[in-house]
Order: sequence, then structure tokens, then C-alpha cells
Amino acid sequence: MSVQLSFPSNALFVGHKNPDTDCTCSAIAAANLWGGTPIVQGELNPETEFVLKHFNVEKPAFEDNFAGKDVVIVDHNQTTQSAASVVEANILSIIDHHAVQDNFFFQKGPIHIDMRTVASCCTIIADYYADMNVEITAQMAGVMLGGILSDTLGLTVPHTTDIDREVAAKLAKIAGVEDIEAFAQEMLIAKSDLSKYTAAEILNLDYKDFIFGDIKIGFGVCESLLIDKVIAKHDEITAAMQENKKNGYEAIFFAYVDLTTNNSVVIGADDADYAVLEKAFGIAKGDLGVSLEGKISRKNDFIPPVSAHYNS
Ligand SMILES: [Mn+2]
Repeated sequence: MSVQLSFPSNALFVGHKNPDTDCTCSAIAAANLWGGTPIVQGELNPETEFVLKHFNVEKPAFEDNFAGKDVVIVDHNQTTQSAASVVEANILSIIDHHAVQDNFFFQKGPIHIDMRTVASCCTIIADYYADMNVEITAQMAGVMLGGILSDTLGLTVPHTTDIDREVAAKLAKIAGVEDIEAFAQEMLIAKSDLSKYTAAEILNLDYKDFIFGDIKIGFGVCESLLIDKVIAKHDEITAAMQENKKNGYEAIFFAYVDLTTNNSVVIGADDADYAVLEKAFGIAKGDLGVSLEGKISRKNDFIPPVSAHYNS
């Protein structure tokens, strides 16, 4: 029997910038398990708001100054996904399910790292509850279920594992969610209501920086059941991307993800960006952008070809 993982009570459990449901709920559930404070690095999106409200769980506090603080990183492993001050933090652990690429959180000494090939960071956190024999409350089961359903789009994305499915079923039972599919649909509806956001806000809702060598790119994604309403703002979104590009970016990309068809159209800020997309995906630009059938995941479908392009 190994010694159980523990963290000091002042530890901050930190999800990535432009928080999504998985990172927010991972931070909440992990802080609840180990003791400590869940942190978000930005405004919650409408889906996360819906999940927290549904299970009557408090929003995490906002923080982006991590200098000198004890930090447990959840749902990311690259400095580009966190505030700049994170490099001055005392990182205790990284618990994540993303590829290890450039800009990893390198540390001076050995730390605890747990990276698994599951589709949601909440799946990993739920496993720690089981491992440590800690009873999961209905509230914590609800938020972790929310994280899993969010990252897997209701357990439908191809990289969903049997472990994610198993854990989701167990959590749903504890949380009192009888119909997982119906609940996932409610989450998607909440996520798709982007009426209160400007084009620039939509661009930044689910937006990540990636650095390949000395090249920085931005990649935003919008997954929606009502993607036509977002595409109606195409000119404004393109203008916002061009504005963003001035901040030291080689390229800015954005994916319109249609959750009714599971097809995506990836757009660029300008002709140079479209040339990159055409090369990376081997597909000519159409009226709107580069159309990708059956591809919806930034982590699995969009970033690998773009990364291969810049690293070649
Ligand atoms: Mn995640």
C-alpha cells in the first residue's frame, strides 16, 4: 500500500485560463478531496454556470497571481495555458489529460505528476476519491459528472474511454442524474446560448495559446447547437482575430463546431493563416474556411496537424 497523496491546506487547485467546465469542476472536486482552495483564471462560461447552479455548488474564486504560492495544476500542463506568474509558483502536482508538448511546467525538483489518457480530468479526480476511499457527495458527483460530460460532449466524442463511461455512470447515480443523455443535452443547450457575448468574447470563451519553437499561435473553439448564430458574426469574429494577432501571434485560428452534425469549419485571421490551414489539413478553403467532417476536438483533431505543420 503506497502512501496517499496529500497537499498542504493552503494549496490552490488551479485550472487553465479561459476556464471550461472540466477544469473548473476538477479544481472544485480536487480542493474538496484534498483540502485547499479551487481557483479559476477567468469568467465561467454559461455551461459551467449551469452545472454549478444545477448542483448548488459555489463558484471558485478568481486568482491569477501565483507567485510564491503552493499550486496544484489541473487540466493543463503548459505554461501558455496559465497566467505568467505561474512560473513563480511552487507547483506541487500536475493532474491532467492533455499531450505533453512545448512549454511544460518544468520544475527545479521532482513533483507529483499524474497524466492519464482519459477524456476528462474529472475522471482522474473521481478515481482519487475511490482510491482514497473518500465518499463522494451528490454535489461533488454532480460537478465531476459535468466535467466529464462537457469534455466528452455527453460521452460521444471518439476519444471517450470506457473508464470515462464507467466513472460517469457511477457519478450520475450518486448525483441523482437519472438520464445522462438528457442532462448532457441540457448542458449543451446552456453552452449554446451565446446571445449575451460580443464576437471578441466568443473568440476568447474557449481560447488557448500554443507555442511551437518561437512561434505563438492562438486557437479558439466554439461548440454550439446553434452554430449558425455564431457564424452570422463571422466578419466581427475575423476582425477580433485580426486585432488579437497584433499581440505577437504568428496566426490565430478559430473553429466553428456544429454539435448537431459533429462537423467543424476552421477559420483564420487572414490569408496567411488560411494558407497554413490548407497545408496543415490538406484541404482547400471553402466559402467560410477549411471544412473538417466528423472532426470536433481541438486536442485530438485540430492541434496535431497544426503542430506538425509548424514543427516540420
Ligand atoms: Mn479537460
